[in-house]
Order: sequence, then structure tokens, then C-alpha cells
Amino acid sequence: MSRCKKISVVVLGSEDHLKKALISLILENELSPLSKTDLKKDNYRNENDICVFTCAAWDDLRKVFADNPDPDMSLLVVNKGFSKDTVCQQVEHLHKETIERTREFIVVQPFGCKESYPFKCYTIDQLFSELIQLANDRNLMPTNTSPADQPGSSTPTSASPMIDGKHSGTEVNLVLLGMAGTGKSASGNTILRKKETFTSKPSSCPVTTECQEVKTVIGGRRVRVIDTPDIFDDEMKSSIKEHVRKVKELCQSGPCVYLLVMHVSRFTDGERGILKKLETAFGSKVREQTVILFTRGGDLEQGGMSFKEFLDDCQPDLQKIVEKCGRRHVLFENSASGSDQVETLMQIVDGMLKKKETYGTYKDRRIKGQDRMGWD
Ligand SMILES: Nc1nc2c(ncn2[C@@H]2O[C@H](COP(=O)(O)OP(=O)(O)OP(=O)(O)O)[C@@H](O)[C@H]2O)c(=O)[nH]1
Ligand SMILES: [Mg+2]
Repeated sequence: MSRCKKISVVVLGSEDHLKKALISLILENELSPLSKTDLKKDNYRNENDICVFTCAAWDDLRKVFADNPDPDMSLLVVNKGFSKDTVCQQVEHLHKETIERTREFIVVQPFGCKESYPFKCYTIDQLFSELIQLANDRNLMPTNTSPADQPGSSTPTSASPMIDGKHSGTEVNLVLLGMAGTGKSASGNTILRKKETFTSKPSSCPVTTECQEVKTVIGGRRVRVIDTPDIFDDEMKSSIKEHVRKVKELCQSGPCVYLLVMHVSRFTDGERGILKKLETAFGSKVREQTVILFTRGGDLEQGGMSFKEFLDDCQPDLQKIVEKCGRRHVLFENSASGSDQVETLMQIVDGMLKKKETYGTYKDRRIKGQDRMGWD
């Protein structure tokens, strides 16, 4: 996809410090070298291909629009406690001065304004979702993800996009969850590339009885693998709470992805209600953070069945679980030594984190906005 034109935004208003704060927010840059009254330079840009035009005085308006006749957005930033009439007059003045009566001026609204106004208003939230939308449409955002990299794609096309300096600082928690004997510990060992780390063996009794964590680095990303006992066993209710508490405590350190481990050769009655139990334990949004990790990929191979055929033909209840988890799934064969399966998993994880980072940046800027604009 080719890169398209930059996003251009005009920021206007009578208060220099508000314009400066908004420009900083939009560009994700501090305009600190400029003093409050020294907003002389008429345009600012950042590496994210957003260009902001402004002017120190209302008199320079014509120049701003002469230099940049067709901006994507023309914003008017107003003070908290603004008067509706004054802003109406300002919008009227802007139309007159720019000799473009059809031009749309959007008033950036301080937090807490619930009134309806005779002019178009954006909250900071709306402004940033509009900017993100524009950037995505034009393929400009560094956080932009192609559909193939989105969570849900089980066949990522790009070669480990997460393996870059940008992500290496974030430690992601991968929590292995599932019923006893499904292969949680074996899958943990596959991810860690060390067969003996977590105890994994055939047994008629649960093998793992306590949560365990082991850290590693995969392709430059710091990863913490958390192995757990079966927390879905109704007969173990008393200890389940403690295991869930432990997982939550471990996951406070960073982003968390739940790996719901299931066996391709068996879908048990106990697994039918597994998502409900997962939600009870970790909250209603848990499935947005879940990837289904199917083990015993070799069994499918032996049966001459592809992973796609397995998913297409599996029981309706299992299909529902797969759907509800956004079709994020990966197939492991824990007795195999290849690293492809881990790479595939990490690409799905990376897609999920990118989505979260985009939201995080956006939320972060909203909070910063509240702070910097003095609107709280
Ligand atoms: N062939 C094959 N065997 C597997 C696979 N994954 C797990 N197993 C075997 O299944 C058995 C149980 O695996 P574990 O990793 O101990 O399962 P678990 O989910 O950790 O079980 P608990 O700790 O009891 O909850 C072990 O004998 C593993 O070697 C796989 O992908 N292929
Ligand atoms: Mg185990």
C-alpha cells in the first residue's frame, strides 16, 4: 500500500497556551522551547506525518489558509467556561476572514461539556479517534496494522513485525490456562524452548498444582510464561481462587495474553462452559485477550487432517468458543522441535498488543490532554 498525503490540521484560538498544548498533544511532541506567548512559527510537524498549522494572531488567518487551503481539520480551541456567544462570534469571524463560508471549524471542547452548541464540537476523544481514522485510512500511523497482522489472523504474512526495538522493552505475560492434561506445561516448555522447565507428564491426576513463572526473550521481546494448574475443575474450588489471585498479581506488571490450551483430539463436556468460567475468573473482557492454543497437532497430521479442516469440522460448541475468541488460534505439536509454531503464536500476540498500544497511546493522550489543557 502506498503512503498518501500527510494529515494537515489547523489549530486556532485566542489562547496561545491552549493552542500550544493541543499542538503538543496532536504531534506527541513538547513545544517546550516556545514560551507561552511565542507561538510565532506557523507550522509544526512530526514524524507521524501530521502537520499542524497555526498563527499567533487572528490577523494572520488568511496566510494560514493561503499556505494550506485544504486542511483535513480546522480546529478552534476554547477555554474552559467559554461563552457560547463568544465562540459563535469567533466561528463567524473565521468564516468571514477565510472567505470560505463552507469551511468547517470544529470547536475542541473542554472536558465535562455536555451542552449542545450551534457549532460543531469535538471532545479530545473524538478528535483523536478522527485523527487515528485518518492516519489509518492513509496508512500513515506507525501503529497501523495490516489486516493480516490483526488478531484473528492465524496465518500472519509478515515476518515477525514485533521483533523490533520498539517492542523489546515491554514484557508480555503469557498465561497458560486449560483443563488438566491438555498440555499447558508442555506448551510452556515449547514456548521457552526448554523441554524440562515445567513438569509435563502423562498422569491420571493433575500434575501442576501451583502457578509457576519463567522469563525468557523471544525475538527481542521479553516474555514471562506463566504455567497454571487446572482452574476449571469444579472439585478444586477452594484452591482455584488462590491460583486466579496469583495469576492476576503476576499480570499486573504488563500486558497479558491468555493462552487457552485445548487438545485437538478431545473436546470434553467440561470444556463446553470454559469461556464462562474464564470470564468469572478474569472478567468479561478476557476473551479479547485470549488465544486458543491447540495441542497435539501431530494427531491431526496422523489423521490426514489439516488445521483448517479440523476447525471447519469441529463441534458447534467448540466453534463458538473459537468465534468468541476472535478466531485467534494456533496449533502446537509439543513433541516437535521447530520454532515455527512459537513464531506464529508470537505474531498473533504481537497483533493483539499493537491494538492495545494504539488504544493505550490514544487513552494516554486523552489523559495528558485533560492535564495540559487545564480542563480538569
Ligand atoms: N504428542 C503430544 N503429546 C503432548 C502434547 N502436549 C502435551 N502432551 C502430553 O500430554 C501429557 C500432559 O501434558 P502436560 O503438559 O503435563 O499437561 P498439563 O495441561 O500441564 O496438565 P496438568 O499440569 O495436569 O494440568 C504429557 O504426557 C505430554 O507429553 C502434544 O502437543 N503432543
Ligand atoms: Mg501442567
